[in-house]
Amino acid sequence: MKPKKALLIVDLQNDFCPGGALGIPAGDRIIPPVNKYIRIFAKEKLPVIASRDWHPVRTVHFRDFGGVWPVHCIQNSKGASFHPGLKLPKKGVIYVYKGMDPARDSYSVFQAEDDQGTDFAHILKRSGINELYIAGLATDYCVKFTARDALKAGYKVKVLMDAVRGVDLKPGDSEKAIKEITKLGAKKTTLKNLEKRK
Ligand code: VGL
Ligand code: ZN
Repeated sequence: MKPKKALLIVDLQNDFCPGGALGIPAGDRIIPPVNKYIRIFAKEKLPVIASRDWHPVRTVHFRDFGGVWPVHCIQNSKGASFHPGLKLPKKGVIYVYKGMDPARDSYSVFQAEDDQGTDFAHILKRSGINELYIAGLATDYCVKFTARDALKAGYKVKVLMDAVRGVDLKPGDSEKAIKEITKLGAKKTTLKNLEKRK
């Protein structure tokens, strides 16, 4: 199988968008660019992967049980649904879920699995994916930890700068996250860049 790239859309869910339980300021502003990336990848018949933060009611991830976060993205809730503006194609999208373990605080999509229980790394191998184009929320958590794990495992990583946004619990966290992952080998790109290359 010829190695190929995939688009990874991280946690573009209601609870991470304005009005949600953990609303990221202007988190929904990335939706139009994300939809454009989806069209580009779908047109080239390249895989699109969408992750969801998918928590049980009780987990150490939440403030009430020792974590730092307010309750968010409860399995099957409206807050855990994809933002309605996200235009995922009917066919060909790979869906993965993370954050199900009540005893673990995990952020990386490398800790996600599909509804068959197949883990993310295995899905990538099986599909011959060697490069991830990462979009979504949040830059300073899931995007950062996912990019780090991907680079560690030998994948190439592109961060889609016009299609990520951060929580910034501390101001500057997102900027720091981008610096950290680019130092580790991730490259930054934008829609303009991709379109230029055609
Ligand atoms: C995330 C905060 C809490 C993320 C998940 O996926 O980036 N951030 N839970
Ligand atoms: Zn979470």
